[in-house]
Amino acid sequence: MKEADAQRQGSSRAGRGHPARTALAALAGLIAGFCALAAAQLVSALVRPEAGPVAAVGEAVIDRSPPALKEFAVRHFGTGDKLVLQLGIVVVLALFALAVGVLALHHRRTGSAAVLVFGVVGAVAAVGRPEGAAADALPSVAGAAAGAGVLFLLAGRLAPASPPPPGAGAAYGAFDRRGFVVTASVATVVSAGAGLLGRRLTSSVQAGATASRHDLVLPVPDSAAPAVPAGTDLRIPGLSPFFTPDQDFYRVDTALVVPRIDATGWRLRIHGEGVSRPMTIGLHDLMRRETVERDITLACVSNEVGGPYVGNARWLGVRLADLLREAGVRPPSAGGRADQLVARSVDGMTTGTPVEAVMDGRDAMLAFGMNGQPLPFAHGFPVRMVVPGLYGYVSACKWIEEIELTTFAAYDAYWVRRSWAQQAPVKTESRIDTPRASASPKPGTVPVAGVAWAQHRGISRVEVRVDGGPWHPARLAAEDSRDTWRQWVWEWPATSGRHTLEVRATDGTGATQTGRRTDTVPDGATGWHSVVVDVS
Ligand SMILES: Nc1nc2c(c(=O)[nH]1)N[C@H]1C(S)=C(S)[C@@H](COP(=O)(O)O)O[C@H]1N2
Ligand SMILES: [Mo]
Repeated sequence: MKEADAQRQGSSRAGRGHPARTALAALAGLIAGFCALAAAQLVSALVRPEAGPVAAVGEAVIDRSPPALKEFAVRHFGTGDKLVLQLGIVVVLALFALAVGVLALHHRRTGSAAVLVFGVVGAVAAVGRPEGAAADALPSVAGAAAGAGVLFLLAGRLAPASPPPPGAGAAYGAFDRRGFVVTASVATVVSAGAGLLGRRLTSSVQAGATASRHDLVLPVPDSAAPAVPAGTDLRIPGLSPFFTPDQDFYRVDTALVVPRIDATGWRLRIHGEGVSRPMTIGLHDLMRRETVERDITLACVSNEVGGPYVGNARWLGVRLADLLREAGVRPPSAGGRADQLVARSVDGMTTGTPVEAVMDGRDAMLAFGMNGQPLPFAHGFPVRMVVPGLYGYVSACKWIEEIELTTFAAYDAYWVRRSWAQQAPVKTESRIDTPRASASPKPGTVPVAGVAWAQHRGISRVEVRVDGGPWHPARLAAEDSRDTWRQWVWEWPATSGRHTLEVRATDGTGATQTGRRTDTVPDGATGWHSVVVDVS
């Protein structure tokens, strides 16, 4: 009786048994993947949050992506490109987990071993980062081990309880259901716990950094920023404000996990060629020096014509030239041997800046304040570089921890190795902020307004034209400094119909922005920004 029952159960189960087992095997793969990520999260909290497999693989992808792909990502996803990348990695992981689960159903050892392969990918990615250390492999290795182990167990529960009796064939499908459910539940709950614990640990590790930022009291500047002249901000609806609020300030970097540095332990090392007095200083040492406050507009070389990657802030810090002189550095024009200043951030990213530019009298800074607050973590806390007139990738190193004096012949910085130019002064640019392309203003007087920038040369003229007609001079807002952008407005007598507005700027040297359209690679886009509007 019992036998017959079992037989019937077995074969009835076998009818739906195979698809059901395959689905459960796929689920086992997903659970194993979840365990792997949770274990990795826990271990990366102990090692370094940036060394987690998703972040590590993502950053390795960023490191290796050709400029065209980076451009595509920046253009289509903007600052959201990081989220898209991480989601992409998670989707790939999930698909892989499903496949590996099904594989493990038939080849238990091979399936589990395949999980280890992904661990190796994560480990290699983490260790291969510019700042990667051997310990960075641990999160991926631990995750892969946990995932492989769980998959091995679950696949075991799905296997037929004993070898099929002769002649049973495909009908034989009974397996340890209860065992599967119990193992899967325990693995899921334990992993969720481990993942949460990992998060807790990470935030408690980072609590020191958060507190150090909270407790930081910025010095009163020895040289305050000159008062902003009246009329610098035209306050026209739709026009970018003169100062970009921190939360609106564009962010461009290679970090998937924003480095959170505890300022109390932060040190900057200055060394290299021609440095007769190498130094290592902490934040308080730095803030005790003569401090300067300056308004400087920062721009990204990846900014398309008319794009958003430009912002203006009030920076507080120390003149880089003062520190370099203290370290015994002379610019090339005074016989110094080093012509390149390589700044290195805690995440291994490097920027290469001409020593001559840093020491030519412009307000090149090591900044710790932004718009009256300590730097936000995303913008480089505790200290970053800012150099008026140069694109960010050759000057604005965030989370800086090392300055090495060298030559351009001897060293290519991060983006230079990825086909961007060694030298990248900001090009003269202008942008129409209002009306927007989608706008349909009424006929009559329409203010056409925007910003123009040519840091360290200044803006002397902005002109607007309609439908390729004559250029009309725009009214310039008051100039704050030649290191900041300048607002402008032109009162357009708009008539009904579809019209194309174009803008061009002339910098302080008298050179007019070129209309020739070029790509952002290798040293910044050129061309006139144009907007098509329907007046009705
Ligand atoms: N450590 C680090 N610093 C960095 C970068 C980076 O990827 N890592 N990106 C640079 C680039 S390309 C630009 S345009 C500016 C952007 O600064 P922001 O994000 O504060 O606007 O930071 C620069 N400094
Ligand atoms: Mo940039």
